[in-house]
Amino acid sequence: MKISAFLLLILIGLPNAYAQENLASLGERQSLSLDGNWKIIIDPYENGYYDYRWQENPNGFFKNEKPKNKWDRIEYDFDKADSLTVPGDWNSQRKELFLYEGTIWYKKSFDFHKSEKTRVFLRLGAVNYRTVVYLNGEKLGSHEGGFTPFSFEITQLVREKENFVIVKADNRRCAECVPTLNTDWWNYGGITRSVTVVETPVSFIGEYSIQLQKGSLKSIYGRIHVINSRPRQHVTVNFPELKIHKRYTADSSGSAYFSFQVSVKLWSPENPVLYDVILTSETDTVKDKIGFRTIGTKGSQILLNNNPVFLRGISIHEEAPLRSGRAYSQDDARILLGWAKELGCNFVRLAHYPHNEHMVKEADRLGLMVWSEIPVYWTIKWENELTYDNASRQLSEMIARDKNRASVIFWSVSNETPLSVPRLEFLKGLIRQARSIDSTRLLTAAMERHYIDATTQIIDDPLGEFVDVLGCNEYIGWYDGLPDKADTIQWKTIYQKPLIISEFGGSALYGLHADSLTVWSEEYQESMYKHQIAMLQKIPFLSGMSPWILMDFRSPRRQLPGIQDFRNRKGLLSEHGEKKKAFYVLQKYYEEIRNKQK
Ligand code: GCB
Repeated sequence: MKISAFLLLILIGLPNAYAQENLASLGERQSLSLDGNWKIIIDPYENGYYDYRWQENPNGFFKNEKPKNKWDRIEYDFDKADSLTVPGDWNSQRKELFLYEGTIWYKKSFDFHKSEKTRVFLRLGAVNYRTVVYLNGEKLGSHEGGFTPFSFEITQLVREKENFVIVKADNRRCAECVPTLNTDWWNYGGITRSVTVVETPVSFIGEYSIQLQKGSLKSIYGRIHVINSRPRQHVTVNFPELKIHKRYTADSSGSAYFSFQVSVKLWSPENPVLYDVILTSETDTVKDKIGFRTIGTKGSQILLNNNPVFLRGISIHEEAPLRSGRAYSQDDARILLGWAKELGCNFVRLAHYPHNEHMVKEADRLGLMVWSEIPVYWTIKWENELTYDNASRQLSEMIARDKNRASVIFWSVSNETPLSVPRLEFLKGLIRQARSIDSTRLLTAAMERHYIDATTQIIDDPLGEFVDVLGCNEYIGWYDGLPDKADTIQWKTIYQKPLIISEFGGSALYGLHADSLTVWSEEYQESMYKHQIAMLQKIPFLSGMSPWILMDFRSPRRQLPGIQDFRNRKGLLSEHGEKKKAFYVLQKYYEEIRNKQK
C-alpha cells in the first residue's frame, strides 16, 4: 500500500475489520443496483490472494492492475475474463463449477454521483461463505456466513467514474464453520443475493423496530436509532392510513424508545394486513410496510393475537423452483410460497438458514407465519469460541434484518444437534441473545427424540427447558421402520409446552409408481404421510407441523443414480413443480383442520 493511501485509511478509519452492524435500514432504501454480469476469476489455489510463500499479497487481484508498459507482466485480467450473473450461485451457472468449492473473484464497475453531505454504503445481500470486499483497490473488510446481509461504508472511497468493486468469495467448508463440514444441502457458492450502493444523509436512521408489545393488542412499542445524531433530536412515527403522527426525542446515543396506544387491524394468515409506516429523523425518512400481531403460548397452545392456532406448515429450502440453484428473486418466493398456500398452509419453516428477504416479505403479504433459523446444524464445534461468535453474529444479522416482519413468529437456534453440556451452553447463549434483542417472538429449535420402549417416543432434550416451543424432527416410516410403524407409536414429553413436528417425511421420485411398500415410489411416500397424520392427530400437545419438504432439492449426500442424482427426493413436488401423491394427502388433511377451526 502506498504511504498516502495508508494515511488516508488511518484518517477515515478504514479498513473495517468486519462488516458494519446494525444498519438494517439500508435494505429498505432506494439504491443503485449492482446486479447483472460480474467478471470473474476462478482461483482454486488463491493465487490472487496469497504469494508463493502463502503470505497475503498486497498486490492481489483486488488491485485490478493493468499493464502500463509492454513489458509489464500481469497474470490476470478481469476484463478479458468470463462472467457470472449476480445474484446467483456459481454452481448452477456453469457446468464446470457444479461441484466447485473454493475461491472465485468477482468484479463489477460502476459510476456513482454522490450528493453533497451524504454517506454511501455498499450492501451485499448474502455471499456464501467467506467474503473479502474491496473497492477501488482498497480492502473494505470481510464477512463470514452465507445467508445474511452485510455492508461497508464507502463514502471516502467512492468516486464519480469507474469505481470497481471486487469480491473474493470462498465457499470451502470447514469443521469450525456454521454450518460445519456436513450438511444435507448443496453448498452453493458465490454472491447469491443482490448487491446495492445505498446513499444516506450524514445523520440517518440506521435501525428501527416497531411492533405490538408482547401480550398487548393495542400498544405499539418500538425504537428508532439515529446514527451520528445531534443530541436530543426529534424523530416521528407515522401511520398515514390511521392518521397517526407521533413525535419523540432521541436520547444522547441517538435512540428514541416509544410506545403508544392504537387500534390496528391485526395481521393474521386469514387477513395479512400491512400498514405503511413512515419514520423520520431531522434529516432522514424511512418507509416500510409492517403488520401487527402478537404471538405467545399458553400450556401446549400457540396463541396468535391471543387465539389458539394450529400451524399447518411445510419446510422449504432456498432452492429455486422450476430451474436449479439458489432461489433469490421475488418470483421464486411467489412460486414457492404459492405452492405452500395451495397446500393449505398457514406456516412455513424456512430451513436451514435465513432465506432471502423476498421470502419473508412475500410471507408477510400472503399471510404465512414463518420459522426462521440459523445454520447451527448437526455437529457444530460447540467448544470453539470463534464458532460461537460466528453463530451469534449470524443470529444478530438475521434478527436485525427481519425483526419488523409480522410473518416471522419463531427464531430457531439449531437443528438436530447431539446432546452434550457444551452444546447446551452454546445454545442457551444464543437463546439468551435472541431474547435480549427481540423479546416479542418465540424461541425454538428442531430437536431429536428417543424411544423409552418399543412404542413410546419421548422429547426430553434438556434444551426444551429454554425454548418456548419444542421443535422435533422424526422419520418414523423412513429411517425408522416402515410406514405402518407410526400406528404403534405414542408420544410423551416432560415439558408443558407446544410441540411442532418440525420434520417428517420420506423420498419419492415423481412419476415412479408401484405398491406402497416399494421404496422411492410415490405410493410409499403417500402411505407414509397417511400413517404419519394418523399418528400425529393423537398427540394432545401438538401445535403444528412442517413436514420435510415442499420441493426436491440438491444435496451432495443423495447419490443413487436414476432416483436421486444428487437430489433429496422428500419433496411433495419435484424440482419441476410436479405434485406427488403425498401432496394431496397433506392438502386434504390441512383442509380438514381448516374446516374444523371455522
Ligand atoms: C433431517 C435434516 C434435514 C435432512 C433430512 C433428510 O433430519 O434436518 O436437513 O435433509 O433429515 O432428508 O434426511
